[in-house]
Amino acid sequence: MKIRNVIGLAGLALAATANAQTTFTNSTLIAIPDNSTTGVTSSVSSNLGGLVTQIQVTLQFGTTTTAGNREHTFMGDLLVQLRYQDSGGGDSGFIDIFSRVGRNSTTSTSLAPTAVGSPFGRGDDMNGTYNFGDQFFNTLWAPTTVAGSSGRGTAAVNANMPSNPFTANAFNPGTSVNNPAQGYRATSNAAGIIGADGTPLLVSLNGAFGAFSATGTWTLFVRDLGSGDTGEILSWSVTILPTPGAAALLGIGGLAATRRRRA
Ligand SMILES: [Ca+2]
Ligand SMILES: [Ca+2]
Ligand SMILES: [Ca+2]
Repeated sequence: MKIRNVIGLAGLALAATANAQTTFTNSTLIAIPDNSTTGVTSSVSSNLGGLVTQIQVTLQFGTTTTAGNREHTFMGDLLVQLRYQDSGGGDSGFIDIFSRVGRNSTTSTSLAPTAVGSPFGRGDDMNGTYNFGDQFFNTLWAPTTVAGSSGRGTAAVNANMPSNPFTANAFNPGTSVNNPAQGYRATSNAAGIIGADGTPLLVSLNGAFGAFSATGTWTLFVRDLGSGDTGEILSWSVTILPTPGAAALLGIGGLAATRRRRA
């Protein structure tokens, strides 16, 4: 009877902490300077026990219905990166979330309109909320459906890149995929040049940020590197699934202490 009670308590402690994801948000408007290598940064702090195992990044761009029409009207201008510095001195460095999408050349302006990519990048608009994480299938380079868009890098296109309805349950712990249509894989195009087939480099956010302490500071670095089109980010967040933290360890400790009392 007593043994059953002890095991039950320990089980409760573990169930209450395992797979508990938390979202950390910065809702200060980010005005992205046009055609600036300096860019702009914004930070949020996380304070969870344990280590990061899964992460989702959510960017809420303005929309055509936001006061001031704050959508970004040319996604190929944008380079968005995230850095994490944890409480133990760990530093991920800057990791690409997306980078000059659709841009396949740093100099050429002579590509045919039907080519994959362009020197300017993709002209579609960032309008609404976009989730990024390893659990998703699509990339901004080739979403499955973009009404009115004819290709990865066609600068003349002016469709809205499909945005993602935010869900509180971003992850489905224990599985690799949850709501795959509600987000995008992070991608890199650091060299400004992609392969002839237009395949972007996938970035694993869980790989980049996993195993760091879940307490630390996240810094978003946004640069708009093409002149003319502009836009703003209304808020952004990181959603973290940590390993079971201090509370779970307390449950195990409680079991050991009870055993000692029984002995
Ligand atoms: Ca546009
Ligand atoms: Ca638009
Ligand atoms: Ca611009």
